[in-house]
Parts: sequence; C-alpha cells; structure tokens
Amino acid sequence: MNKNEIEIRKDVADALRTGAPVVALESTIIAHGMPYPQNMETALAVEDIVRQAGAIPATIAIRDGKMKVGLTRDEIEWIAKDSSVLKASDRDIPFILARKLSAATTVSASLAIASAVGINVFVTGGIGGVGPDGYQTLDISSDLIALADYPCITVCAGAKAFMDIPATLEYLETNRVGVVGYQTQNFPLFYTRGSQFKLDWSAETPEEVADIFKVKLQHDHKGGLLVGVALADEDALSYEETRWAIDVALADIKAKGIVGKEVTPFILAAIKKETGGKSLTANIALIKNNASVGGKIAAALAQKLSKSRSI
Ligand code: PSU
Ligand code: MN
Repeated sequence: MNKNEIEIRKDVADALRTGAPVVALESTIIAHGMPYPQNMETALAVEDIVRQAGAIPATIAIRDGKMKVGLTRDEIEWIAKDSSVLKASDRDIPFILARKLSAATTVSASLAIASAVGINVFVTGGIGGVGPDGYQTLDISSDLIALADYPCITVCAGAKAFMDIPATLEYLETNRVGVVGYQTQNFPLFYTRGSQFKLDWSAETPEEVADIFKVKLQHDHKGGLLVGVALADEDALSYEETRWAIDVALADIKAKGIVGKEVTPFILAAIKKETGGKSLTANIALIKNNASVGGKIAAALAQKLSKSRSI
C-alpha cells in the first residue's frame, strides 16, 4: 500500500509525525453493523472516548476512490447515512479505488490502511472469524489473515457471536497471531457473557500490553497482536438468549441463500430483531469499552516507544 495515496486528517498526521498516540477505527460497523442513527451516535461517542483516553481517533474509509485516515464529523455522518456505501475487505481495495467508489472498511481493510500510515493500535467491536460450518463452507473471515499480516494491536471483544469460536482460535494459532485476554483468562464472547475458551496469555494493564508489543517491534517479530476485552456482565446477554437468536438468524440465511459479505450484516440485524434490540445495546457498550482500553494502550505504547527512542 502506497502511503502517499492515503489522505490523512491533519491532527492524525501531526500525531504520527511526533509519535503521539493514534487509534485507528473501522467503518463497516458504522455503515453495515448498526442502524442509523445509533451508528452515527456510537461512532462519534467512540471517537470521544479515544480522545479522553489520551489518543487521537482515526476512523478509516474510502470515499470516491480516495483512502481516508481520520474522517471528519461530516464524513462520519455521511457514512452512517449513505446506504450505497460498499463493504470493503482488504482484497476489495484496488477495485474500489480503480472505480472511484465509496466503501466502509472491515477489520482487514482497516488494518491494511492503518499500518501503511504507521498506526499501531486499532479498535473494532468483534473480529470476523471461522463461520459456523467453516470446515465445510470455508467461510473464514479475511480478518484472521490480516491480523497475521499487519504489525498492529487489534482491540476487540472477541469474534462476532455467531462464529465458531474454538475453530477461530485454532485458526489464529495456525496463523501465529498472538492473542491476549485483557483482564481475563478467557477469549471474550462478543455480547455474550461467560466464556469458557481459555487463552494462553492475559494482561492486567494497558502498560503490559504495550510492553509485549514493544518487544515484538524491537525483535522485528512479524504480524499483529489481538487483545480480547470482555464486556461487563451487566451489559452482556446470556448464552441462551444469544444462542436462540443466532440459530433463528442462521436458519434464515440458509433459507434465503445469503452468502459471502452479506452474511455478517444480515445476521447482526436478525439477532437485533430476535433479542428485541438488546444485542444492539450490548454491541454499542462493547465497542465503547474497547475504545477506552485501546486508547489507553495507544497512550502507554507511545510513551514506551518515545522513551526507547530518546535513550
Ligand atoms: N464488529 C461489529 N460489527 C461489524 C463488524 C465487526 O460489532 O459490523 C464488521 C467488521 O468490519 C469485520 C466485518 O471486519 O464485520 C467482518 O465481516 P466478514 O464476517 O464478512 O468477514
Ligand atoms: Mn465471511
């Protein structure tokens, strides 16, 4: 990816030049993951939370064939409202640019663009994963490959609820993506409470996460680091509630023959309907929570990297 082809908002560019903390944010969750106006309110609130944590937020998208790092308030409103905005994963970027189209970026596309400009912390809601029948359909999100490819910390609440979590964790291991639980020993279950999926590593503070990533950079150790943050129990849904909603949604996509990139937005909307809106409330709470942790990690990392530069 050519850095010169990317338009960077001025405060973000200044921060990157001086080594001040920046947090990249994706835009698919805005355009295709939540309805209007909650999507816009959430995107703006998430940016504020990142700022309060001491970092500069940079929401990423492609507008009229131009890659942008750091949307303005008006652009966030545009991407939240315009239903013609496409969904771009990493492989779609050349098509969108060549045809001068507009797209929201998924985790994989956002990581590609963020790391091209030197951002090393990225926040999302839940990453894509290995789909429910992934061993048969090969529906494995390119997010998992991007996590292995790009040198960035990704803060998430686990993979989206309807994924095959054990298979997703195996796939991350195969692709040698380091996974660390933030104040938890288990891989978080997006908006469901009570994960039983044990992780090898956990960290208690933003500084600990920053230390691990700093060592990764110093040793030129390839790829990213995935940080799983659990949603507080009171905001999370029970396993039974989400399982029921997911099963209804999965039966529905099978009946309607929905495949590929349409699957995730359709299922998120179906789960929202089945849970009477509770999944959307939980989705909003978890992305805000992730933004707070991501902002603090970015601040801690910037401090550690500037110290090592001045020695
Ligand atoms: N997390 C959410 N809502 C979303 C997504 C993540 O809370 O809409 C988006 C992310 O952009 C992620 C994408 O990269 O869904 C994955 O899509 P797929 O499963 O088609 O790879
Ligand atoms: Mn998929």
